[in-house]
Amino acid sequence: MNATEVVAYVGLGSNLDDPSRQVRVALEELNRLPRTRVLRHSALYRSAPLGPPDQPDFVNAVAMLDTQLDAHALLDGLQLIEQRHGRVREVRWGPRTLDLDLLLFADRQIDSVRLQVPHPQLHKRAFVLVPLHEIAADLELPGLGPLAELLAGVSRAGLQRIEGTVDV
Ligand code: ROI
Repeated sequence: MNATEVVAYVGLGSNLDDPSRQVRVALEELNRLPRTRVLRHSALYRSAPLGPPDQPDFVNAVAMLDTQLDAHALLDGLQLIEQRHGRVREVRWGPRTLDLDLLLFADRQIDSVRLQVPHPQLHKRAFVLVPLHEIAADLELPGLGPLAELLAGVSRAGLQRIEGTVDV
């Protein structure tokens, strides 16, 4: 256990079984992880699927956490929440009830068997960059540069902010 508090960012995604509800419930569950609080979260976004197109649109969001867990303990917590939502890893890039990706963990770069931070696809995905920018516009991503510059390099086609989202 690492007693230092760090700020971490988690990407949420769902395209099965009432995706908006999956994401809202997951935000509450993130807030209940040990030694962890959700400081802020983005609105929910509807996004066209990346990967096979014959699957429903996704709902995506990003949460900013404050945590005293170390990165791997936080990953364990994220995977437990995914499992509670009935996450089964079947089709690669196929539909899922809940995906929780550890995007950033303080300013650290981590490359272990289980975990790569920053998330390796982060800089290519508008459905991550846009909600991240909504809650942390001035962020510098370790090894990748300013978030605002990464955002300028991706298309927002197929991404739509869903109004009326609530706070945790
Ligand atoms: N596509 C979108 N739009 N949002 C996601 O969260 C998402 N997650 C995935 C794959 C299947 C790659 N496609 C996605 O895991």
